[in-house]
Amino acid sequence: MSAEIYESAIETIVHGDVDKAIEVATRGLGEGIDPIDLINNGFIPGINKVGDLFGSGRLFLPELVMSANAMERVTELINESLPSDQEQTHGRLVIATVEGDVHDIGKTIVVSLLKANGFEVNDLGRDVSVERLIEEADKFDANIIGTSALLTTTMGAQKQLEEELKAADLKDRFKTMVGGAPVTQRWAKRIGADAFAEDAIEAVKKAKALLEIA
Ligand code: B12
Repeated sequence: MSAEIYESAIETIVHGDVDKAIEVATRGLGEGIDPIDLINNGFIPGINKVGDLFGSGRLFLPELVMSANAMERVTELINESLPSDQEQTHGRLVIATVEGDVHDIGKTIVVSLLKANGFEVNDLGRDVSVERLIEEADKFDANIIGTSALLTTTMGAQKQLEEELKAADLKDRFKTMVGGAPVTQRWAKRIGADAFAEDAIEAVKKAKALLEIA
């Protein structure tokens, strides 16, 4: 049953069909599929397929934009259905997509799951400078600064953040967490970030581990 929903989800995103994507998401949730399973097994493979088709020149920018629109709407809908943890005791994060980068679908999923697990999150959005991230982390008294980068050309901002935190003697005050499709554990280690997460579920686990929350 759920396999059929996942297949339809992939198809609606590949076709950039907003209405059908919402219909499938609503049906999946109505049938009791876990919201995270629905996004991880259906819609994310769909947008990844779009990325592959775009990367290999079999799909063009206007189609990519339509698929992204469908993905954004579905993510919003699914995020709203996440059950929330009422205890706000798991620490505070400032998070953003780095400067020059407008990809925010994955970051928004991470934010929703963190909130659902009791974290207080200040989401600064996308295309955010390192200076602003540090400024807002200070104002928000964050424990963790999280950054998302989807372009190989914007990943450098995550390194810049580490360098600026070190230069300002703030590495002890803020932990850092990095993510985004081209980002790896190896990259995190290389630049000196405190944690890397492959997806939103792992992001919650890593954030808890950083703050030593069981
Ligand atoms: C959707 C999309 C877009 C949409 C974005 C809409 C939006 N609101 O986000 C639009 C159409 C705007 C877009 C534009 C562009 N895109 Co684009 N896009 C994609 C696509 C297909 C999917 C990205 C996505 O949403 N994935 C789904 C989410 C759920 O996955 P995710 O982002 O990886 O997030 C997960 C994890 O990484 C992790 N995570 C994410 N963030 C964080 C943060 C933290 C702190 C942690 C711990 C974890 C974490 O958890 C998330 C949930 O599981 C990718 C292909 C791909 N496979 O990545 C290309 C892709 C990233 N885009 C690409 C390109 C080239 C572009 C453009 C330059 C195209 C152009 N010619 O204009 C522009 C760039 C604009 C800019 N300056 O940023 C290339 C990048 C190539 C490269 N080497 O850098 C890709 C790889 C496509 C390709 N194969 O060529 N794009």
